[in-house]
Amino acid sequence: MNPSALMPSPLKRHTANPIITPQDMPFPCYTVMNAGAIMFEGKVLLLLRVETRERTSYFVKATSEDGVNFKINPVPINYPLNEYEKIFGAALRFDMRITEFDGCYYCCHAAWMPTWGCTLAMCKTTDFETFEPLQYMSPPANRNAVLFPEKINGLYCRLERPQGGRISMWVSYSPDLEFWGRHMPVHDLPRFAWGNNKNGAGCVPIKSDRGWLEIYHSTSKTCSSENYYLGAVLLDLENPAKVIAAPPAFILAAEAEYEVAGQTPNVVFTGGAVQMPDGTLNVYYAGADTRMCLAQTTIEDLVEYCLAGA
Ligand code: M1P
Repeated sequence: MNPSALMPSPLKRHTANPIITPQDMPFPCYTVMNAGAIMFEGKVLLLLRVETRERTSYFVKATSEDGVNFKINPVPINYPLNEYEKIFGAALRFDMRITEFDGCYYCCHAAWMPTWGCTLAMCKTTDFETFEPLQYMSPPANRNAVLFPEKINGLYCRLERPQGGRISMWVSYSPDLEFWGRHMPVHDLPRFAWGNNKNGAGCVPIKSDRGWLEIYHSTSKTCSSENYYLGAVLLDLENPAKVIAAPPAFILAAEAEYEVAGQTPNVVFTGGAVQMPDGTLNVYYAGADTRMCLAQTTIEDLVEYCLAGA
């Protein structure tokens, strides 16, 4: 048995969970989930995915000084159409991940088009008030784009999840955030029993001296549902397609009532983690595709957990 399987998970649920529910929203909505998260002007900022009862998704900004209690904007962000959408109509946009480069915040998300399916989209902002849409980053079918917070060997780098074959994370590079290449699967990430169906990037990778720490989701199918889990993996700093350590035990499963019951039962899904001033790593995740939750750890504990069985 791998030693990490005998260790308690370093990721602990916050007692205030769920921290944002549909009832907390300033307008009627059906779900609030899968937020991107970042520290901005000394506050935790979330871009929430909010579904109205017409089942359309919007992004809504929420900010917090303590990372637990959030002030939620009364209206969705103003995110203009990109070049594709001006011609073919608005896509369903969801699941933001936010990465900063030199004071500019790049927000990657999925864009689902009725004709083509899902692809990778991005916008940028400096103030989270005005958002500039950029071109799609990929043809379909692709999702779960997460931009690394530093260039790697002089190139921008992202994790993504193309839908062909084994559904798993890939790495791509770009000189300018527009043209992408050098595609490579994260090929030696094992398929664990809890993740034998698909996996995808979750949080923006966190740089540690032992590798890029990535919190990702993996799924396995039961006869009645597809269960989502969170796992942790360390990726090589110079070549993130290479796995340094991948503990075979998940760090979070849908077990609490707010994770088990809701729009999509048995789902825990993250799009953002924020390091707080006291060193705590706040991992924001959604329970059952319905409400926002918080789990906490530290980067050191998570890295140690990853390396325990390596
Ligand atoms: O219902 C769970 C999740 O299903 C999809 O996840 P993935 O990106 O792994 O395919 C997405 O629709 C996600 O939004 C949702 O939370």
